Amino acid sequence: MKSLSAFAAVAALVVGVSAHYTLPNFIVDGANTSTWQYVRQTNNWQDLNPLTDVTSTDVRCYDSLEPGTASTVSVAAGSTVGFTVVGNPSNLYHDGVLNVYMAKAPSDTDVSKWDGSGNVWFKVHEIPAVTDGGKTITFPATGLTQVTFTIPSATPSGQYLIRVEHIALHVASSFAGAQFYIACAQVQVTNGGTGTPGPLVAFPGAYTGNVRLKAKGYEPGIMINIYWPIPTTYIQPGPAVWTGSGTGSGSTTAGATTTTAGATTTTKATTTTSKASTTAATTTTSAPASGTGAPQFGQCGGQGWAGATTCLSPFKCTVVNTFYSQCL
Ligand SMILES: [Cu+2]
Repeated sequence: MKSLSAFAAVAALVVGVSAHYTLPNFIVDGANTSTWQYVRQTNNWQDLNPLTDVTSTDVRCYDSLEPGTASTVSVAAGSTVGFTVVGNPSNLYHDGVLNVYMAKAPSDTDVSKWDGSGNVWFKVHEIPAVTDGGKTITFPATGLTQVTFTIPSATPSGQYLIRVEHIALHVASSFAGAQFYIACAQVQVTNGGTGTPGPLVAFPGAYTGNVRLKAKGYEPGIMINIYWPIPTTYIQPGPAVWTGSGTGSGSTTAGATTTTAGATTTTKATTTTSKASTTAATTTTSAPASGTGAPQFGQCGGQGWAGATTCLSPFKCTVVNTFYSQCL
C-alpha cells in the first residue's frame, strides 16, 4: 500500500511537469473574477493541454465541449481588462507570443450563444518576441501571471467575445508544433465609441500554422525554430493591432497585414524606448502623484514601455522580466 501511494505521488509529479496552463479568470476593474465565470470553459480545463490545429474551429475559443455556462460581464470602453493564468505552474511558462482579439456578436444574437464565426475578429493587443538582428530573441510574455490590456475607447457598444491566445513556440520548428493556449471572455461593452474596428480576420483562417511563400502572405511567426539559427526578426502572427481609430479597414489581406504588423512592431519598439526614458525622468522630478498610476495587474515598466511607471495604492510595480513590470 505504501508503494502504491508512492507511485501515485510520482505520477502526480510527472503530470505536474507538463507545464501547461489555461486562462480561466477574467479581470475587471482590477479584480479577478471567478474561474470560468465570464470565460468560456475550454476543452482543456482539466488536462490543460494546448491546441495545435489552427484549422480547427476550436481555434476560436477552444470550447467545443462547452455547454455554454459562462455569464457576460459589462465593461466600459476604454477600461482595462485581462485574464489570469492558471496551470502548472500558473504563469505563461513557455517562451511564446501573445495576442488578444475581439469580435462583435451579431445584433440579433446573444454573445453567450454565439460561435464567433465569420470575418469578425480584430486585434486589440499583442506581445511579440523581441529580436536584435540575430544575437538574441526574447519573449516578454514569458512568465506573466496575468495579461491586461485596454479595450479601445472607440470600440462601439455591444456584445463581444474577447479572445486571448498565447502561442508557445518552444517546439514550433515543425508544422503543428506551436501550442495555442486560448480563452474567450463574454463582455457587454458600454459607453462605446464610433470607431470601425479592423482589419478583420476569421478563426480558423487567420493562420495557416505554416511558413507560406512571401507572395502568398508571410507567416513565419508560428512555424519557427526560436533557438538556432537565432531569428534576426520576428513577425507577429495576425493583423495589425486596432488602436481605436475610425479608419480600420475591414478587408486587408492577411498576408499584407501580417507583414505590416511586423514592421510596425519594430518601429514601435525603437520609438517607445526613448519615450520610456523621458517618462521616467519626468516622473522622478515631479511630486509623487497619489491615486494615479497603473491598476492592479497593469503594466508599469519594462524595456520599450512608455506608459505609467507607478501603480495605484497599495500595489507595487514588480519586475517580471526585462520587458515587463507589473502592478502586483
Ligand atoms: Cu506546456
